[in-house]
Amino acid sequence: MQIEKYKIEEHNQSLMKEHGRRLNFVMEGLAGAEGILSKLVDFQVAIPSWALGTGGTRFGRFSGGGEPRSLEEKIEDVGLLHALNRSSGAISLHIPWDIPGKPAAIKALAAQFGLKFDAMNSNTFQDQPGQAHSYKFGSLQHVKKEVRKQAIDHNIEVIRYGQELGSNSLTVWLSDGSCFPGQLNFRQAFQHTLEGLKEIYAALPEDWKMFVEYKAFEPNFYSTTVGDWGQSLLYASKLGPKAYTLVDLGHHLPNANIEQIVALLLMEGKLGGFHFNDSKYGDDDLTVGSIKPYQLFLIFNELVEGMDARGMNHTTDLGWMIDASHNVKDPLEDLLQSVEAIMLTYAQALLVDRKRLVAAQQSNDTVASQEVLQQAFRTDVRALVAEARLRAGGALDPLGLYRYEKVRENLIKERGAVTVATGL
Ligand SMILES: [Mn+2]
Repeated sequence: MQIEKYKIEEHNQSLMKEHGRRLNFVMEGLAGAEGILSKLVDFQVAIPSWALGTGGTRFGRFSGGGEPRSLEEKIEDVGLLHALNRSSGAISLHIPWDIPGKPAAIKALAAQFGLKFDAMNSNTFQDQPGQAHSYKFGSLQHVKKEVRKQAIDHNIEVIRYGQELGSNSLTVWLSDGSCFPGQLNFRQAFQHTLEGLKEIYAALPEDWKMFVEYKAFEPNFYSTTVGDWGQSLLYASKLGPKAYTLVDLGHHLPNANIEQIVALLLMEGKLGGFHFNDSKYGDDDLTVGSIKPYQLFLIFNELVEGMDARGMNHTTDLGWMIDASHNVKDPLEDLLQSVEAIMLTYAQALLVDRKRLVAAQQSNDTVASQEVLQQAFRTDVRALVAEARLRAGGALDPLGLYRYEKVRENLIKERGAVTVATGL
């Protein structure tokens, strides 16, 4: 399903008067508003193919209906999101769930929707039908060489698929680890993993990046072989200049100071990619900004400050992606909410008065430092983000238009009520 341009224009027209009033309110007295708007127009967040269907939990899965049945339909869904918000201009694929049968046709279809291919994701956390060796006890860390080789070959295959689609990065997330003390020799697991990553790294094309993603726990509950940013940075540093750490917001132990992690990784030139989500306890799948919006703001504040310090392009120099799956919401509605939360928080981070913050820090004025950050965080930037969307050709109220056009009902008519997105 697609939403025609004239429908977006009609929708915008009906909201224009109120939007104008709200925009004037926020623009008044705002220094550098045009610069902020153009950064908002440019900023794009990739949508992972696995976020388009209902994920479920280990207890059950409740299908939502109208889910994409093929890679083509996943691209169509991301195209729909992008048409509405103009900030979802890339899709991130997962192999083997999204093997492109005809890469040229898939590439052309994505281009039709204005989409690029973001990082490719490998999968050595599941066994696939007909697979020679099991990953039950890990992949790159495995005690048996043939299992490690199978995992290495798979990652190299993923790079090849990505090359055909015009992607230029590989995200390696390993579920490797152990569930019980004594199960694993930590040093041997690290060495095996490093050796495997080195072979994959050697297969990277010249202009590619490799992202080493870490996760504190789950599916393993005693140790994880890439368990935190220190371990990821260790691998990335040993691998070389094309290897980076990837930070997934939900992959930390409770109360971790993620903004400090981000600041130091950026300082070292080793932050490569970012996965957005939110969590209350141990989950990593909640809607961005739904639980801890101030933490998200503090992270974005460090991202903007750290990227500016290195002269980095906010849009292109880091890989931005949402990483979540949905159990009770319409996945597309959730993604619209997530992208909106990201854009609002990015806008607030751009509002931070850096000069005043530095002055306050240099004079140990704790109160003033806090005031500078909270001044930005407490600014209602919704009209600013809506204006950027309007200028880019999107809808003033993406979620409102999605519901008004009965998109989910139409997708269910098109695809059926009982569908399961491939891979889920
Ligand atoms: Mn992730």
